[in-house]
Amino acid sequence: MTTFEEIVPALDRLAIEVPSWAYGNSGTRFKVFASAGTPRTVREKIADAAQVHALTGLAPTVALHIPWDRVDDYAALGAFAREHGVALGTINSNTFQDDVYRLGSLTHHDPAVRRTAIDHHLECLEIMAHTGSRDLKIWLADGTNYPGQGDLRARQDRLHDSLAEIYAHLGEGQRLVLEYKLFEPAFYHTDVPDWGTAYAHVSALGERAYVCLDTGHHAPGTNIEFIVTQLLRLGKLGSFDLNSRFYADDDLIVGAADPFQLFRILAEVVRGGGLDAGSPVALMLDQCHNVEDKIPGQLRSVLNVQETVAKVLLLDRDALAAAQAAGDVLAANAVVMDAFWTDVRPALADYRVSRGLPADPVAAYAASGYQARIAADRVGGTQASWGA
Ligand code: PSV
Ligand code: MN
Repeated sequence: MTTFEEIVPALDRLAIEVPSWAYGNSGTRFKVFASAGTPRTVREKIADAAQVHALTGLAPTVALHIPWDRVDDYAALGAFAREHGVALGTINSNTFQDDVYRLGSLTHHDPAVRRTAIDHHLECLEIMAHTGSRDLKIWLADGTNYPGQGDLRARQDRLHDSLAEIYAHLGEGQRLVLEYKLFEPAFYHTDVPDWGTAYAHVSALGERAYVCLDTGHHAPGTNIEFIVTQLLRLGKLGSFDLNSRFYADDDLIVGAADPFQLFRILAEVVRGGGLDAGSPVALMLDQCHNVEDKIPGQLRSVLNVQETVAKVLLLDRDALAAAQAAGDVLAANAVVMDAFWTDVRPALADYRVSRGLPADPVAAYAASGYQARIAADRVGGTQASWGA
């Protein structure tokens, strides 16, 4: 049996990167709703993200999306983040909103469009040199809607060439992380649809290229924890975009749709050393809050990850191994379920208090008056929205 005391060092190491875009307005293809207090600037997004870290101690870095978070002076932005107790993290490229990318970006048949897309990534690498970011995360909307629209094989070859040029420009300590997604916005084929394709490309690039697994990017019913195991085994799991989903890429609060799936995924992360000190695996959120307040939405997400990690760390691995070795199917399953059903909430509340944090960060946020303050202060200007 593992005690809560024994898992504290691992809990202390837990760090979850939050996305700048979670604090802006977002929506569906039907509507983007505005909400009072939404940031108008990158600095306001960072100030909101800093609240999440201040109340939980779990979210020390903020991911940026370029061009949404483009500023003139990234070193100054980094200093602003530090003053607020956080640091800038992953830089996400964006080749999915300019007209020129209608038929693709890094895979495009026109070399001029590919040049534009590659140059955008080189700009991201330059930004990373100023922000001190380690990871360039690439998700491509590239794909086709109709059979015959594109040459599938040629697009793969062009993708490799484009990625290789970007990879060659990585600076010291920088990594390239390639994110896959089954479908959307393309409906017939997607150029990086699955972990195998992402793995093939990053393997061809070299040891500083990894796969990013977004939990919302698979077909319903996919065994995501198996993919986690396989990528860890291959040494190519670089990061997670965590969110939850009922149907497609819903980007809902982590653990909201299927807490047991989150447990199974994190159990494989821990089993594969993904939370060990020095592990290459970065935990990030990729979420949008359309109908709920954004800061509490992010708080709930990082707390759900912490709660689930605690349950996983309490899993009795010796008992599990013994049951597996004995071929005792039901006993093995019972060990896993015991860990999943363990109520770690009281112990985590005490743990937070021992770290000078509120026992209940969501309640502390509600009592802090921050939401009312930003609603009153942030009047005028243009609210940041997904896509701007
Ligand atoms: C694409 O659906 C994605 O998961 C990528 O990570 C993008 O960068 C992000 O969502 C944009 O919200
Ligand atoms: Mn994502």
